[in-house]
Amino acid sequence: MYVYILGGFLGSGKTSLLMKLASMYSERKEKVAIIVNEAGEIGVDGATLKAQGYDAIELPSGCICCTLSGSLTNALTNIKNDIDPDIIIIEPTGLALPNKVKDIVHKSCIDEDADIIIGIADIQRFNDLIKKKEEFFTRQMTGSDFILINKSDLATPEQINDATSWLKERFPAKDIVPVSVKDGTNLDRVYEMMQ
Ligand SMILES: Nc1nc2c(ncn2[C@@H]2O[C@H](COP(=O)(O)OP(=O)(O)OP(=O)(O)O)[C@@H](O)[C@H]2O)c(=O)[nH]1
Ligand SMILES: [Mg+2]
Repeated sequence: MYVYILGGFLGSGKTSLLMKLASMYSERKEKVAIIVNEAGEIGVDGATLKAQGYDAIELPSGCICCTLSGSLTNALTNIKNDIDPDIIIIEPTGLALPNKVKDIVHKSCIDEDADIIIGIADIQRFNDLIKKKEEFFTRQMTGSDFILINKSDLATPEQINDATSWLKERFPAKDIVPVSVKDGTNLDRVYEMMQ
């Protein structure tokens, strides 16, 4: 069982990516379970996901990396026992630290084969975010296995280069990939990195 954790600030594209990943894995006949923390900008909640045929659990509002860690542990244990999926995708809120979510996954003893944190940065709000919340953003990206610069369809090549350089300087060991979850640019690379 693989666990994917989507880390990224509010509105960066976590739910959009989650939907793409879930449908990609379902097409490959993998059993996918989804944990969402709360309905965000795109109002995808547990009920919507279930209506689309996914096994989904929506945790009550609050942050799964702090006050709701117990309910995340319970959700993981129940998913393991009741569904036993090939893949669990977790979307915490945009204010969560994915590292902490990963720690909770480990402590839940669900015997995962691997867990991968996907960091997502929104190119449209990149400069604003690093200006106002550099420390938080850096902490959020620190635990990620690779970083996607999302919404490349809205950016100039120069903006993407600048953001890539900024991230490369701080995270030299990580792959940094510009993507557009919306139009599908580079998502095949993301799928490759996830296997
Ligand atoms: N142009 C463009 N818009 C995108 C892209 N990815 C996501 N969006 C839009 O960005 C907005 C936020 O996307 P979400 O997927 O809801 O982001 P999120 O990280 O789940 O947001 P929260 O759960 O509210 O933190 C939505 O209006 C999406 O349609 C992209 O690649 N390009
Ligand atoms: Mg969301």
